[in-house]
Amino acid sequence: MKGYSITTLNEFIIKRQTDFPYAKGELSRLLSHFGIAAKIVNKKINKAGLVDILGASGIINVQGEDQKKLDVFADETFIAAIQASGEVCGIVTEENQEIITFDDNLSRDGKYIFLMDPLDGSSNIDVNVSIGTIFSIYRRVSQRGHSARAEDFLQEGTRMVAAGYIIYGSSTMLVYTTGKGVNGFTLDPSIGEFCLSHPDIRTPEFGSIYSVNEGHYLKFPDGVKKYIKYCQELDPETSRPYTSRYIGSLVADFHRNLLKGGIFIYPSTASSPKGKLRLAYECNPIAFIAEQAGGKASDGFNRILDLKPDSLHQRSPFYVGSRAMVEHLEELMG
Ligand code: AHM
Ligand code: MG
Repeated sequence: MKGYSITTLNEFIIKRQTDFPYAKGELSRLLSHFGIAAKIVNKKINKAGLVDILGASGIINVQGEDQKKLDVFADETFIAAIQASGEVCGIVTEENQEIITFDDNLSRDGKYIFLMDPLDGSSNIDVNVSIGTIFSIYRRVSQRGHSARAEDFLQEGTRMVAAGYIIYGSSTMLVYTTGKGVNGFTLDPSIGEFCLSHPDIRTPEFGSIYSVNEGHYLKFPDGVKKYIKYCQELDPETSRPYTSRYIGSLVADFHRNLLKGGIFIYPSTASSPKGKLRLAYECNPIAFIAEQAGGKASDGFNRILDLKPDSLHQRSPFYVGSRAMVEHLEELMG
């Protein structure tokens, strides 16, 4: 048919399987299941203002934050889809203190583990601002045929097999990497398919956007304060002052900066020395995508992907985005 050049997510996943000579289709199946759950969650999010799903569910999640009903729905939907793939032996999510092991025979033999923040930026749900889902996949290190163990989830980010996010924005997009570049798919609601819209995303080396919650400025480390002042200085040669943009949804802030060039900053503060964002299922997957697109991610001193998590919900300061901007901030931190 003339003009027909759509590549759907599933077609793309299958095509890309041949990038991995020994692939048996397990990761492809897992990603396809995830894609289906993404559509279900997207549908629910789109209807959030219409049905009685908004507001606190009365449960406090493991981070001590109010959990909203949509968080619960997203968490349960993704977990069910991941288990149904049969490729995963266990999952860790922001909403659950402990590892969830999938103990049916098929899953126990699964070679992957899954980590996820099912609904990131949830404080934005009630006010119709973009939110996201973040995920990452590792090969288990424990023996197949048994339940998943903590060591499976505490691997360095460098061992990640795949990572991605969904942004529920003015359109819904799924962006992911399997370590061979980054590709973005936009959900076409008329056909209900994620279609390849942003092939091989590369992030600009320099950018002119900085994204930080400046309300906490006084509590930031000196290096971060210096960097923010640098962003605000007048210098026509480097197009400063830079533009400040902060949505308060990591996925949305990162996604904009990925495409336009910029830096996302969530530092340690005097009261939260480890920052806010969780290393295993927020920082690491975003860092993997950033690097795969030519960007950089750091905790101020170390490459994020080199950090070895020592607990499931560990937090880390997080600086991510255009390579030159992150490097400059690191210099000032030093
Ligand atoms: P959440 O996972 O509970 O939604 O929290 C994470 C969010 C990130 O999306 C965002 O970058 C950050 O918290 C915003 O925090 P703050 O309100 O302190 O600026
Ligand atoms: Mg989050």
